[in-house]
Amino acid sequence: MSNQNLTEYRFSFGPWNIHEGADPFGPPVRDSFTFDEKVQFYRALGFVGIQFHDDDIVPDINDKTHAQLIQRTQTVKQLITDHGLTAEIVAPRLWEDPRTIDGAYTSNNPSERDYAIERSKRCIDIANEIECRIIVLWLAREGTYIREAKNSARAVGYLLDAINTMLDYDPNIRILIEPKPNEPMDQAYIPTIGHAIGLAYASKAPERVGGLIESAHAILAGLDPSDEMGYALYHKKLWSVHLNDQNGLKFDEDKAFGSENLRRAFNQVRVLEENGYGKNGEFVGLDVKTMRTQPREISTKHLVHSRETFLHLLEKARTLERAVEQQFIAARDDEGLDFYILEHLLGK
Ligand code: 3MF
Ligand code: MG
Repeated sequence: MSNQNLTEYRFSFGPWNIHEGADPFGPPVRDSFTFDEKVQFYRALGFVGIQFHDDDIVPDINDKTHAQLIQRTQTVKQLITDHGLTAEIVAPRLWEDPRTIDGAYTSNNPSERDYAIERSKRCIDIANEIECRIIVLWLAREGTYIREAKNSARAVGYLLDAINTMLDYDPNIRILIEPKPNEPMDQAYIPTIGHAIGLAYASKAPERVGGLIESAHAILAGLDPSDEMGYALYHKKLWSVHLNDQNGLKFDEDKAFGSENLRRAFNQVRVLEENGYGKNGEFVGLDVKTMRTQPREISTKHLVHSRETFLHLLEKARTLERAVEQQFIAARDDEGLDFYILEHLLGK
């Protein structure tokens, strides 16, 4: 079946998605792959985009001079180009430094807020050097453990100040906010895509601020990821996704896409496909972790499987009989439509 209008989806993941299996209760269970080894996996696994944190590109970034930072970025740029890969995003890792314990942009301490901004500017320098225009902000510690520790209204102002400063620093970048309702914090200030888009419109360049939706983060907020995506798509602000899955309200599991709830995954693929996601070059990003039990030699299967599941569900979205669907909708026969979808997914 060849049709000019069909989107050719391009897939990405981050180097942290191949990992050693450590969790808060136990140490690593697999030896690491080096960054150079990971880069070699991408194409073979079916991926053309790499998602980066600033220090995935420049390790020990805080100890590096500007010249060293640029030099290291050029080395990585050459490496990924040699492997036919593109940098999709670069994200400042603002949650590991001692200066971000109380939050980065929203810390109560002005010098710690300054550190967060300076670090973000360095992240933008790296992004430029690796020819990527997309900065992702996962606002990990922008929130609280207890309500009284911070001023929630002022925190929104701090976030906007940081975003505006970045927009001024580089007129070519776009900022994608990746909302998450909790973890590591008890409560995050930007828990949903609606919050993120509110910040976008309040910024000085709304056309350059949008969102990245992670399935598990939406589920943790008690929301349906496909509806979150639909909301952002309407606003033309869905510029990346982190597809994965999540079994209910617990720690962020980052399970393989579709592994927990196939129908919920189907609806994410459907809403992306129906709204032209990917036609302007957006990647289908994954943010998935393999299980701790997985032996090292086969610790990349979750990536392959998530991509395959996406493609199977894409086929399901494309072969749904629209006339049948419309008949059920016109008759207000939700029971009939429900069963039609189930049978379609079951291949009946
Ligand atoms: C945490 C996340 C993050 C972000 C990443 C890129 C470490 O739940 O999803 O992964 O995706 O920082 O923005
Ligand atoms: Mg993510």
